[in-house]
Amino acid sequence: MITLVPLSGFLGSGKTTTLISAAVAMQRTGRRVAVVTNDAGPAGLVDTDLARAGLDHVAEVTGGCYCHHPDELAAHVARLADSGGIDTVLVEAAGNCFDLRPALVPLRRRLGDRVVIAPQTVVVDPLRLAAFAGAADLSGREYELAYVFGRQLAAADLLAVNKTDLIGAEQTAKLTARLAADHPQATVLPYSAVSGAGIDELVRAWGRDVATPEPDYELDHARYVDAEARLAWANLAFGVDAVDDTFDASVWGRAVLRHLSEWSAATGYFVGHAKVAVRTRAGLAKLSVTESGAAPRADRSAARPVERGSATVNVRIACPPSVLDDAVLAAIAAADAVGRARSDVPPPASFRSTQPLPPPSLARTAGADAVLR
Ligand SMILES: Nc1nc2c(ncn2[C@@H]2O[C@H](COP(=O)(O)OP(=O)(O)OP(=O)(O)O)[C@@H](O)[C@H]2O)c(=O)[nH]1
Ligand SMILES: [Mg+2]
Repeated sequence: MITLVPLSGFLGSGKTTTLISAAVAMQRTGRRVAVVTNDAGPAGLVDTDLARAGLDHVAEVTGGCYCHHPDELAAHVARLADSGGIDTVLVEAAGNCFDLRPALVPLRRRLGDRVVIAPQTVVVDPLRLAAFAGAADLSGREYELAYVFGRQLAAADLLAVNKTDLIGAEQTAKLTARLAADHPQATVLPYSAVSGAGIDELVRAWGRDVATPEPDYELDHARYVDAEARLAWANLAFGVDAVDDTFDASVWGRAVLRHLSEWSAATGYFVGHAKVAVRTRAGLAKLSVTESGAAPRADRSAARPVERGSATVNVRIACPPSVLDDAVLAAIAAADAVGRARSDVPPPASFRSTQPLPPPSLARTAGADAVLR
């Protein structure tokens, strides 16, 4: 028997942080946990680097969302189930995925009642929710992406309200009540993946089997595809060497993200998530930015400066792909200058990512009215 936890939610909401924090909590109680990360782009994911720094069993499905590779996901989970060494798989969807359940149908068919499918958990960043709620009255880029965000909420069995450490108890209570009223199909659960508050409750909520019910929401598929196609995705992996004896991977990564954050604030481009990981002999440095103009947040630091490292840069910003290519190259050049480093960057090949057509049972078309509900 193996339990699969489908974890989705908008870019930067905290899915990977949640998955690591929950896996560590589960392992403490004797559970044997594996995680799977996913991306539309080629291999080389910051999330995989981060998860591998804290967990033993980490796999990635790349080159398209799970809906493109449902058999690959099913085969992977079946292998884990057959191995007998793993009892729980936490599956992270890409931040533009709106419903993971159709991709789980082959798995259910293959494993039958040997798999327990936990409630589809949609991780919500309260600050993003507030930004989109404001943007829904406008007609800018955020308005389009608010539709993606809103449909993700509508597809949730469990709305996991993360980052409550940033908003305090009173705001958390208000937000939880509002989401529960707006989304009666979902259980709403506040927590913080960083502080660990509420993680045990989240893990307990995953103990329920959801028999892939007929989803009860409407989707304007053309509008959804149009919205998510506004984002450009850049995935780069390359070596970084010190110009002098050593360089500080965190200083270098912070400089990459500061450049992108300031550039997006100046140009008005919406930031979904920009993240950098540098694997070094002294450990992993990892930083993120989830809002234009915001200061980068360091999630992990290497213990000391090093001679060289392997960098992974994943950026999702709403701009043309060629514009993102130039911005990412400029950010890396700026970081090399600040950090006294030399990056061996391959030519970037930013791309747009869209979901495939949903299966017929999900393809009910809605009017383009609801944004956040
Ligand atoms: N303050 C605070 N920050 C958090 C929390 N959870 C995640 N973050 C931060 O939010 C940023 C994004 O977190 P991720 O876990 O990478 O988000 P994600 O949803 O996996 O992002 P994508 O996979 O790119 O869509 C990181 O800098 C995290 O440290 C939280 O509970 N509190
Ligand atoms: Mg992630």
